[in-house]
Amino acid sequence: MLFKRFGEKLRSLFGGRKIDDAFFDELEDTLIEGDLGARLTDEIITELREISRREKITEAEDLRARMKEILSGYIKSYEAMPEHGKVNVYMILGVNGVGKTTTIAKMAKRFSGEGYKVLLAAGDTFRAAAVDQLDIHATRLGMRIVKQQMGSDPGAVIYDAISSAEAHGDELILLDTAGRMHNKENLMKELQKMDKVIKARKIDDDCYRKFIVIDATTGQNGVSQAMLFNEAVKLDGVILTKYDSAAKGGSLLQIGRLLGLPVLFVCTGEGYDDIKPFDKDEFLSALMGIE
Ligand SMILES: Nc1nc2c(ncn2[C@@H]2O[C@H](COP(=O)(O)OP(=O)(O)O)[C@@H](O)[C@H]2O)c(=O)[nH]1
Ligand SMILES: [Mg+2]
Repeated sequence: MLFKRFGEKLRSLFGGRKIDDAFFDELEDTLIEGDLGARLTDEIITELREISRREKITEAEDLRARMKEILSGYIKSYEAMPEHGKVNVYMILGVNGVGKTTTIAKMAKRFSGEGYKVLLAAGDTFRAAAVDQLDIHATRLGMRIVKQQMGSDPGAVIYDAISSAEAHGDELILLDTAGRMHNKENLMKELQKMDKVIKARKIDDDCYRKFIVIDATTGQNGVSQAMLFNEAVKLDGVILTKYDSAAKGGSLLQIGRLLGLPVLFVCTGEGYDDIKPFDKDEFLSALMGIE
C-alpha cells in the first residue's frame, strides 16, 4: 500500500465517526495492510479499546492522538556522532539491492561535510560490480577507498582499511558488505568474521556500529531481515531507504518494537543528498495522515 494512501486511510478512519466494533475492525485491517504485523496490530487495538472504555471516549477523533502516542513508544531516533580523533567503523549491512552502497556514498558526503575524515571500505567482495560501484562513488566524491579484488576475504579488506585509517588519520570508515552469498549461512559467517576482525583491532566499543539498511518498499520482509542480521551480528540501528517510492512505514515500527532498534537515517532518492536524519514526529504524522 502506498504510504500516502495508508495515511489518508487512517485520517478518514479517525475522522468524524463514533467508536464501535466496525471502527476497530477497519482499523485492524488498515494496520495489517500497512505492514504493522499481527502482533503490533493486536497490541494497538487492545490498548485503544481499553483507553476508550476507561476514559469513556466515544469519538474516533479523540483516539487519534492516543494512537500516535502508542506508536511513538515503538521507535526512537539514533543520532550518529562518530568520535573525532579516533577510528570509527560503521558497518553497513543488508540484503542485496536494499541500497547499502548508495547509502554509504550519501553518508560519506554527509559526514565529510560535517568535518569528519571519511574512508570507504569495499567489503562486498562477492560481486565484482560491487567494488566498482563503490569505487565510482569514491572518485566522484573525492574520497579515499580501500579495496581488494573480487573474491578476496572481506575480513582482510577491513583489516587493511583500519591500518590505512590509522596511518592517514581517517576518523570514519564506512564499510560496505555483501548482501548475498552462496547461501544465507555463508553470508552470516562472513559477516561474523568481519565483526571479529574489527573487534580484534581494538576499535573503541563506542566507535564501532552496525546498521542495517531496510528497503521501505519490502514491508514484512524487512522485519525478517532485521531479525536475521541482528542474530548474526548485534545491530545498533536501522537506515530506511526508498522512502520516496511506494513506501510502507509499518515495518519500521515493527523493527523498533520487536527488536528495539533505533532509526538513523531515512533516504528518499538516488541522489547524494537524498538522506536525512530520522524525524520521529514527522514520520508518525505522515504515517497517520496528520497534517
Ligand atoms: N528511489 C530510491 N532508490 C534508491 C534509494 N537508495 C538506493 N536506491 C537504488 O536502489 C538500487 C540498489 O542500490 P545499491 O546501493 O546498489 O544496493 P545494495 O545492493 O544494497 O548495495 C540502486 O538502483 C539505487 O540507486 C532510495 O533511497 N530511493
Ligand atoms: Mg552494494
